Amino acid sequence: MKILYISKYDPTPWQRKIEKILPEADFLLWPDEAPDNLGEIDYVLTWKPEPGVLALFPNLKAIFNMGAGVDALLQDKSLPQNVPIVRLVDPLLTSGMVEYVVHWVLHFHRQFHIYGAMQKKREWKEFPPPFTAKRAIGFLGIGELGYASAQALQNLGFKNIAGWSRNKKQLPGIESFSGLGELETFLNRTEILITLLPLTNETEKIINAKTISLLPTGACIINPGRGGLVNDDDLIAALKGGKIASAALDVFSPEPLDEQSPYWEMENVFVTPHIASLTVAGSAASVTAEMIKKIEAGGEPENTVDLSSGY
Ligand code: NDP
Ligand code: OXD
Repeated sequence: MKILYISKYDPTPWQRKIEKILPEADFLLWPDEAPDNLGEIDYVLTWKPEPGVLALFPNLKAIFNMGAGVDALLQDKSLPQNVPIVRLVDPLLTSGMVEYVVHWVLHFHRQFHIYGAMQKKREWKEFPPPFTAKRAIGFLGIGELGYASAQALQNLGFKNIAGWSRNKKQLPGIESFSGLGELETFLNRTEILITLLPLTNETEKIINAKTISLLPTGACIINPGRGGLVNDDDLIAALKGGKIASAALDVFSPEPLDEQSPYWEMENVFVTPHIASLTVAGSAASVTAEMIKKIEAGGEPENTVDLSSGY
């Protein structure tokens, strides 16, 4: 079995783990170690490959995306349409995102964004937060990462959590909203909004002047999803005008964030460089190798991408 690695990230931890779990596999690096006959390649592990590269392998059994979001991969117009694409669902990727979300929800819930600004003015005043159980938290996208983050918040005492998704959900203790018809009601009730949607044709710039206007004044936004989910001009205007009190932004369009972007200097914006949850190679390689084992044994790959919905 031949597994080809196509990524600028260090292959060493991937190779070590995959060779341990699949000793019979040849782990090869693109382009230097690719065989003359590219039809011999069974699996590709990749993150942001050059457009066109994945079409070179006629006999792939699966393509493994080395992250959760497949928006970059799906930009490739020549992507094979009949090869399963497996996106990364990995315990350490999930726990990294849970930490990021819990950190910023607590920050905004306890109003540290207000105290931060007060410190600069040497102001001493209390702003008691609403009861934890009542604070209205809303997840735009409540899939693998959103739901795990919501559960962690429930364990901290947050009981007023809602999720917006394409399909209606039955998740214990979480109010489910679905589809564009229920977006307004979801936004109206949400004081702290977390965007954990994939970037697709349907979700692009979903945070815009219209949707922002549906949030309560003083709401906070946490975006670890994708920069393309946000209309930046609209969000910046809302942050300057006070409609949105504060935002924690981990992802941008394009990345790295432009040096001229107003976000860098805004007192009520917290910028991080796309680190909400980094793929941990050893753990992700284990998940990938176990999935290959399953496919080789005749099983179906899990966490595959539906090309028609774009995630
Ligand atoms: P999932 O596919 O598990 O969840 C996506 C959620 O979005 C689902 O609830 C889905 O609804 C919902 N959704 C998708 N399209 C729509 C739509 N048009 N309308 C309403 N709801 C929609 O993804 P993950 O939770 O694993 O990951 C989410 C995103 O997080 C990734 O795509 C990636 O962009 C980002 N990410 C960012 C990282 C970082 O470091 N900043 C790290 C990892 C991921 P339904 O459940 O009904 O299908
Ligand atoms: C991912 C990411 O999608 O790191 O996994 O953004």
